[in-house]
Amino acid sequence: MKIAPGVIMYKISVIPGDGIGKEVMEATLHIMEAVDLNFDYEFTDAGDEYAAKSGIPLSEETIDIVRSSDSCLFGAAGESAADVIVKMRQELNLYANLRPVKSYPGTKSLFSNLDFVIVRENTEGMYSGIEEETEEGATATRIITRKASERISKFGFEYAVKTGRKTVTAVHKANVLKKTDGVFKESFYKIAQNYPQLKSNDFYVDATAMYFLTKPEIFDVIVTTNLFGDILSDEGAGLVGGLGLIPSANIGDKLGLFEPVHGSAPLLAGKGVANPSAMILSAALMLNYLDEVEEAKKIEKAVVKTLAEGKIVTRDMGGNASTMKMAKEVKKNLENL
Ligand code: GGG
Repeated sequence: MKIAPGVIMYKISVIPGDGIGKEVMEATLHIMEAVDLNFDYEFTDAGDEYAAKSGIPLSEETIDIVRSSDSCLFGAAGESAADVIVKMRQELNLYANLRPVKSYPGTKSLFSNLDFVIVRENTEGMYSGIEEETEEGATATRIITRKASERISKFGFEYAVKTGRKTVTAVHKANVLKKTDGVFKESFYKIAQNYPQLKSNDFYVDATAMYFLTKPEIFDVIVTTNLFGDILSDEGAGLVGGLGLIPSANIGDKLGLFEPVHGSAPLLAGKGVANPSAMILSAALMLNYLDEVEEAKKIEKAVVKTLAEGKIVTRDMGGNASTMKMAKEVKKNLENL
């Protein structure tokens, strides 16, 4: 391990997880070697493969390792996503899930001018984890609290202020889910009063899904509940060239966990063809979170250059490079910035 003298050492927990998670993590850690910072990685395990060995998808020991680190890099969990990533978000109170949707040159983006962020409530809603079998079938409980709705709204507005954005949009379905999304919408506008310098508005989730296709440039910061945010971020990925490009940050008051929006992609796993960009850009979000803004920008620039040149890219970007070959190109571009 390279150690730069006099530079802070960040303790990073690393969970490669399942499927392509392992491949894109290896690629990303290769690129991190070219970052002018010190990282002390602690590897730990979770997911389907870990469950097959140990009987449980996520151990208390893994949660403790993540809790005691400065940040966590997470690859993917397959069928055990609910018991791994959703559980970690709840246990570690990583209440805000930030998912940027950005058009980059050289990608198959449907629009060339998109740059918006989905801020998804990460601890409750449809993913509260309360499902029950009944005689007729099954039920799921959708919990929406004022506390979590105000907290995520505040996060969205603060993020807008910090990043110089102008409009914060709440996305809900309060005409049908009158009580739960009624609380969400009311909480959003309560917090909005503290930010008179920003424009605040709201749309129904179904209308939002259509606007993504017809006029996505109207969006700046979207604040929404858990399931709606999960669905809209995949739709957002479809707008700008696919899941291989979309990073995410799970942020709490004391900790951040960074993961690509794509899952374990079992059909691609083991072939070395997964696009590493989403994981690499997740590492850039981590550096931003750690206030290493210049290093974060450099990583993004190196990815953008690689995509724009379009020569050494994976097949989802129209190339034929392997995951590791594309990562080496990003690293070369980073070193030459
Ligand atoms: N949509 C891509 C995917 O499969 N992501 C993994 C996943 O479902 N994670 C759960 C979540 O983000 O809530």
